[in-house]
Amino acid sequence: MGQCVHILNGPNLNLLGRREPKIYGAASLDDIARACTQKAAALGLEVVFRQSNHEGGLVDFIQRAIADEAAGIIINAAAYTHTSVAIHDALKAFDGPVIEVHLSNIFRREDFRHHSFISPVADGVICGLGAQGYELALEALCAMTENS
Ligand code: CA2
Repeated sequence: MGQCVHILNGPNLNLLGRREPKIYGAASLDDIARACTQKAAALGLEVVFRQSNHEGGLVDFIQRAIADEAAGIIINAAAYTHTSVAIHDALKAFDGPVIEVHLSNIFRREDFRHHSFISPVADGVICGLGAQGYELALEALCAMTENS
């Protein structure tokens, strides 16, 4: 089995494509999952793509990535980005590379979105590039894991 990247998504991202297209784009989360699976295959990686509306659900997903010795984690923790010490702590326990992704440019939005509890435990951050950000994160992770 190839190296496996876990792509984790937080609350309300299951609504993508149905509401707020001006902010988050027209792609649904299923569309993004499909694009990621294709991109990963081209890079010789496998992906596990998950979404939870619950903080503890995301912590469980991170712990599963740790237990499965995932090659890396790509995480859009959505609103929990701005609030969750629990997700910060869980990511800190993961030894591999972590990329934080946001569809929107969180720095062009409300002040409360400018702080991230994820960024201090992430190796890289991509925001404002829409669904393409996930594929760019996969490329970056591939380069980071190439010799590991
Ligand atoms: O830009 C991003 O990817 C965010 O992580 C999205 C979160 C937001 O709280 C972050 O500040 C930035 C919100 C995801 C909610 O997605 C929706 C999609 C369609 C309709 C309503 C919400």
